[in-house]
Amino acid sequence: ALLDISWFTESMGAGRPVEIESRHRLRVSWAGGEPGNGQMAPYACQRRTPLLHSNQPLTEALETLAEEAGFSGSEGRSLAFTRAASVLKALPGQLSALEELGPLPGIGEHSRRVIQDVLEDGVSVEVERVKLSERYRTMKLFTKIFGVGVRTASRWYQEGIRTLVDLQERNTKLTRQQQAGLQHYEDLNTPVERGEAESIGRMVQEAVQRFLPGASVTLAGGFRRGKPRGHDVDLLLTHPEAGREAGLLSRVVSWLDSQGLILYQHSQENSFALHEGPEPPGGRDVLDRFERCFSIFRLEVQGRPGAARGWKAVRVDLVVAPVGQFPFALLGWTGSRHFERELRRFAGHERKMVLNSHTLYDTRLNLFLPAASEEEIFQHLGLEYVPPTQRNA
Ligand code: DCT
Ligand code: MG
Repeated sequence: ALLDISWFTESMGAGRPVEIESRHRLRVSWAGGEPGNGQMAPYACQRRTPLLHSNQPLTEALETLAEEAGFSGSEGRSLAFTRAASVLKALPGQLSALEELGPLPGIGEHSRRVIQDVLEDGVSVEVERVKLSERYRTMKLFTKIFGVGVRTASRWYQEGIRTLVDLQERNTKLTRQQQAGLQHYEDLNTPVERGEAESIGRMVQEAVQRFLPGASVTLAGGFRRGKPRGHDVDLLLTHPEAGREAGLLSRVVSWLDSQGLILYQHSQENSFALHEGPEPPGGRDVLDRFERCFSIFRLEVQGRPGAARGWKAVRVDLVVAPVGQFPFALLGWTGSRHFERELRRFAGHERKMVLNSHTLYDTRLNLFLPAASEEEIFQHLGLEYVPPTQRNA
């Protein structure tokens, strides 16, 4: 039976993400300025996407293919699978037949085939083959090293390197960052628990207070979206008086280092300048130009089962945002990656605006649109506000 998905557009402020009316009638609330007319809002930033959803096996299959496509350098294909997975995450209930999808946006032929296979057989042969392939497994192993991206992993694979031991034995040239990544490989691939992230947040807050009373430390990234665990800790630093934050990061990091709390760090300076215009920072991998410290913390942990030592290496990103840019930084650093990508796409295509983690620029009016909160940024974009816990696209 074709599913009647009545997307309703009433206020979604009541914390009412979904109502399942009956097995075959799903009502979905979505966040969006424009009515859906029976269609799901096309941009992920117009939808509410909770952390937990009912189509895990399907999204896992699609995301495996997205990852594989990324490993092969097929960004477009990767994005197509990611989009399809993201749509399924926003569905209010479990999909039981492909036909129920109807005309949902962003789910292409290939994705539909995968969905059908998983619905019918429990698995997709294609996905299983990918998961077993030597290339996928090796790429996954290597890209999980801090400081190793797809390009480097791919090169090593071409050179016949297959294991972490190979890497060491062949004396492969490694950056200082990759050396640290390899040295702490196991810890860095053990999920960071929320409690651990919060305790690191407190450590940083304490250090920040020593040098700049009144400055704040905000936990962003997946934890702000409600994830119970993550791969790193993303912390944003700011001060309510513009300019006071200058010089803070290096002092904080030096002090933490002197306390033996830092196993690795490298910092980059703020290179953002408004007068350069609104274009987002250059380079594919450059997310923003804030002063930033990529680090590995040494976190004391008590009673780690089976652990010979009482500490754990944890990846921490410290980012300093001037107060005027803070709402943009917070929005940009809360994620998810796909939600952010969709926000920027929406801004560009639908509003002729340029959004990045520093500013919002209206190219029709030729001006920057300031904002004092995330809510104001959504307002500028003409989007209904999506709270962090619903940005798990
Ligand atoms: N981000 C982004 N685009 C990128 C990388 C990051 O928009 N290419 C944003 C979105 C999330 C935030 O930065 C932090 O990134 P991660 O720590 O990689 O993501 P996360 O959602 O915090 O995931 P995890 O829980 O695994 O840390
Ligand atoms: Mg994170």
